This record gives sequence, C-alpha cells and structure tokens, in this order.
Amino acid sequence: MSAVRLYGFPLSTYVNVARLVLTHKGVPYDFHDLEPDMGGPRHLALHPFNRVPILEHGDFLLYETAAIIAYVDDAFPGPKLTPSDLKLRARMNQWISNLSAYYYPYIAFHLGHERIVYPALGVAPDEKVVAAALPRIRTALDVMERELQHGREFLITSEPTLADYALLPCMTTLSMTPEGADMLMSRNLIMRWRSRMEALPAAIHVRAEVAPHVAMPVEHARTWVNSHRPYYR
Ligand SMILES: N[C@@H](CCC(=O)N[C@@H](CS)C(=O)NCC(=O)O)C(=O)O
Repeated sequence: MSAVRLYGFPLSTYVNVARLVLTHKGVPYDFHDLEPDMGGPRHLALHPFNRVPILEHGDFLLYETAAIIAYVDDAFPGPKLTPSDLKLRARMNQWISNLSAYYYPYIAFHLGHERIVYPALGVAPDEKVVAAALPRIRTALDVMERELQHGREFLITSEPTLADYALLPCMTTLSMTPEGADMLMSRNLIMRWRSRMEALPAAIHVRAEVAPHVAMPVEHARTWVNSHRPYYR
C-alpha cells in the first residue's frame, strides 16, 4: 500500500473530518502540519485555493474534504462509511453539502473565528459578525434536530456514515463558544447524537491527537481579520 499523508493545521475543522475518517477506516497516515507554510508557495503547490486539508496517497494528491473522505472510504478496506442504498447515499451526500453551505460558514468561519480564533491571538471579536451568524446557526441546528427526529442513532442510518463524521468537528467548535453551548443545550437529539459520536473509537483517538493544540493560537489566522470577515459586518 502506498504511503498516506494528510496536510493541514491541527485545529482545522475540515482537517479533523479527514482525520476522523482515516482513523475510522484504520488507514495508517502521517500528519504534516502546514502551519508554518500556510499561504506560501509550498502550501499553494498543494492547494491552489489556499485551504486545507490535502490528502497525498502515493503520487495522487487530492484536496476538498468531501472528495477526500469519499476517496478514503472507497480506496481502503475497513468499515464502510457510505450506505450502499442509493437514496441513503444521496441523503448522506446532501448532509455533506449541508455542512459546507449552511453549517461551517456560520459556525466555524464566523462564530468560531470571532469567539475562539481571534481572542486566542489577542484580537477583539466583531460582535456584528456574531450577531449575524447566530440566527443562521439556530436555523441550521433546528434542521439537524428535525432530521434526528426519525429515531435513527446517527444522521442517515443506525450506523455512522461520512455525513456524521463531516458534521462532528463543526459541532465541537460550536460547543466551545458560549452562544453555541447554550443553543445545543436545548436541542436534545443533537446532544444525544454528539454523545454517541464522541464515544466512537475514532473520535476518542482524534480528540487525544488534537488536545495538545486546543489552547494554542492559530498564528496564520492573524490575516483572516482582513481576508475572512464577512462583508455584512
Ligand atoms: N471547501 C474546502 C474548505 C476547507 C477550509 O475552508 N479549510 C479551512 C480550515 S477548516 C482553511 O483551510 N483555512 C485556512 C485559511 O483560510 O487560511 C474543503 O471542503 O476542504
């Protein structure tokens, strides 16, 4: 088997989605911390849009988390995370898209940056960004709570799929903000889903890998104040 390497920075939400799936599948991989190279030529040679994660498998390079996790699930043996049923697979892909369209932007990019990333760098949060994100996060959580009303243990079936692992790091980020912790408290089904997810061996393993970095500032994020804050602030 060719060597597998995952490039990213340790506190990245999307990098941790890829880590969870690699770990669940039992794929041995090497993590390359790109923090010192973020935005520089070595990083841009791997990802022309200046983001992470990037997967390297032998001479095959791949970016975009949804593509990476689908590839990992298909290319390696180990417990399958994609349902074989056509409609369940479609529903799973809908939820992976939901993450990037309706959850990550407001939860991680807006609220998470203002409440976690910037304060760790000594940068004051922009309360207008927070205020604009909160109603969108409430809507997204209500949609997820409704999805879980069908009595399944996980989002799509009674077993975790790629969609569950896709959503987990974003929900962890949310729980680390005061507003997010408060919103989660009143959504019992999401709380129960999170407990089940956090108890999975892959989640326990990745949490331990990331733990030493949690209190550390994301240095390259200093520039995000200009490049990443939304225009409607
Ligand atoms: N569409 C991309 C989004 C990846 C993304 O936004 N990653 C963030 C970290 S969670 C990132 O690279 N941020 C670095 C930066 O903006 O400088 C994917 O699904 O992989």
